[in-house]
Amino acid sequence: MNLDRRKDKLPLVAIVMGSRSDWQTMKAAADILDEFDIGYEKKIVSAHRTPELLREFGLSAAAKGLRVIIAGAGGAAHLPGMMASYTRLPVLGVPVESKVLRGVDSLLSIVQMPFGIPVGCLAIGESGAKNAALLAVAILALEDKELAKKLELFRVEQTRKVLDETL
Ligand code: RP5
Repeated sequence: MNLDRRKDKLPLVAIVMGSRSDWQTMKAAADILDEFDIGYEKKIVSAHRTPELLREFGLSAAAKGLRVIIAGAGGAAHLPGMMASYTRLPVLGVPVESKVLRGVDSLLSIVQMPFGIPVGCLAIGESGAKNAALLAVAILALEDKELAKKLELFRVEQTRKVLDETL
């Protein structure tokens, strides 16, 4: 099913974020998904400004055919945890770098989920957004040999680039 949806470029991943200001960071996740030719939807969903939308989004996510949700937020970053409370899909949280505490607040808000509702927490900022997308690809690749091959090639290429580096 994932395979058919991927080939039809239907969204398998959702990238949600608390604010338009998060897009600068979260775009890095979208770029990686584009590289792997994976369909995704992107949306601003705020836990505190649009709580009803968050609920609707989480409750309908699995039935819509989504397989992974990447959620980025900054500050008191409750979006990933709240999203996870409304869906059984894996939620990958990206702590967006905040102005005052440089994302440490976002990181601690996302990473400290109490037992029962997990959120996979990535690194602060762009690296976290990129890795969230790579992790989403790895999850989808569990049931998709072609995608698994692409991911392996991506890693081989990455290794080659480092080995070719001269100083
Ligand atoms: C959070 O507050 C968002 O995820 C964003 O990182 C942060 C600041 O939002 P804005 O004030 O830029 O809209 O909800």
